[in-house]
Amino acid sequence: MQINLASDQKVYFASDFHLGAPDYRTSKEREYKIIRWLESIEDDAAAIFLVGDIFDFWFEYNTVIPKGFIPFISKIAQMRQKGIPIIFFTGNHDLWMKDYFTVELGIPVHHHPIEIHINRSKLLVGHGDGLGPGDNKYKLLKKLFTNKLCQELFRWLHPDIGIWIAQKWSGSSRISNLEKDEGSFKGEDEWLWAYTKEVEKRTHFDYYIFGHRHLPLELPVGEKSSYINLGEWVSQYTYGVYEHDKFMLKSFAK
Ligand SMILES: [Mn+2]
Repeated sequence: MQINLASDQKVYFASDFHLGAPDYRTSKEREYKIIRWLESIEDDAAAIFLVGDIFDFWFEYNTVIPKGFIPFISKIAQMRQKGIPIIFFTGNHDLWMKDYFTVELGIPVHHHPIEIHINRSKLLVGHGDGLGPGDNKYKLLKKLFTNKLCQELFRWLHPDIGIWIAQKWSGSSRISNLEKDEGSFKGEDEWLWAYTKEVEKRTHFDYYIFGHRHLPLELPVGEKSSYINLGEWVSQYTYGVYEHDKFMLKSFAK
């Protein structure tokens, strides 16, 4: 994917909105904050990358999608009508996205990191779950969650039951993720940072952009690259901007 930016244009990145969590009211407040952010960037956005865990839970049945999120979905529909490219990635919470957003709104949905070129910079962009050393418990779970037979069996549960189970599960995993030491910066043991250093030995990227860690990070990868973590929108409201051949992390205050 190649994006050629005019001097007054920018590319935006955000991840981990976790829409739907932890409860309806808190999520709605966050949803309208996200909409205010989208409104603030729509005039100069050449593209917007939403890098996974957009929804705290998402599942596409053949004829049904989860209720809610209409204000957010309407906003991105309106931006698509204006011709702004929007690119989705799945995260570990919404990995069951299929082609609903692609068919309805022309939003591609990526399940793995992709290489993008903005002007002369080369970026690797993805959610980041299951990459790098460690995280073995999750890697095993991901095998189960991405298993076709398991997905088919889940699809045959009534959505009221399936989504209830999923919300219980997502709630427990979220709390454990935040309370365990996974939440704090692990220095040299940051597994996504380790992953970027491994990739950089084989292929050069100017920027590695991931979500998943819920920690806004800008770390060097060798002499010429940076690993960026986009943070999250539950309490920090951080996002990435690429402009004038530089990448910056910012925080949305309004
Ligand atoms: Mn997340």
